[in-house]
Amino acid sequence: MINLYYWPTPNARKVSILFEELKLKYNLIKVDINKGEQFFEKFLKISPNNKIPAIEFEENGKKITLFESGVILLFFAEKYNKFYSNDKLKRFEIIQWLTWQMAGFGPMLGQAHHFNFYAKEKINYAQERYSSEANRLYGVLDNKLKDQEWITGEYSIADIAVYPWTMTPDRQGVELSHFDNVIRWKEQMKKRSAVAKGMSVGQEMRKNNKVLTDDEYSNLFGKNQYKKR
Ligand SMILES: N[C@@H](CCC(=O)N[C@@H](CS)C(=O)NCC(=O)O)C(=O)O
Repeated sequence: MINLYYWPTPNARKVSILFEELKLKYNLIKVDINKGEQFFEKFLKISPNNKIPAIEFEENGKKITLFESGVILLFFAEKYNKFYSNDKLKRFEIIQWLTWQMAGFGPMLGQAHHFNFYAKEKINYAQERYSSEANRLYGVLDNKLKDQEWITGEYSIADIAVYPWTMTPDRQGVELSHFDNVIRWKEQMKKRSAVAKGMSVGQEMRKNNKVLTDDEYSNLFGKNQYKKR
């Protein structure tokens, strides 16, 4: 059985979607990143970068731990040869778009979300900078989806990696109606039962209040990020 260290966020949902697609059995282990549980000694042994998602499982009698959502997707896509490709060039196209998500789409949208939504002090320059970048990246995705159903032709881990990041365009400063192909692709994704399940697992972990307390804010973005390690 796989232990999936989890908090319901876009990066973690990539992994739950893939596990649902692969029909794998997994334990969802709550790491409340608002409370600072990502700094617990036991978790840092699995995920030294203090971030979810991370996993641990046994293979051939050996304990394996992995962190970084993109790597977890690659590991299982390769292991089961699903949502991947036997063709080398196609495989690298999938890895390329996965890397695009990991290195660009995710981090930039994350910053846009941060400065538009979480930042206590609204900084016009930062909001504009990251919202512009978010719009540029949605445009890149929209173009890629112009002539094909899925990001790299067939449904793959690239689609799985990108989708959870497209849930809150308003907070990213993005007007989704400008991106018809992304809208169509999101509808396709939503129709897959494994995607719906993977997006909803662990939802109950989150409290209803959307406003972070000072301590939660400090755990996620403030002093505790540095002092707790
Ligand atoms: N590149 C990492 C990013 C993971 C990440 O940013 N996780 C966030 C939640 S989405 C987290 O654990 N934040 C807690 C913290 O920064 O202390 C991945 O894709 O796995």
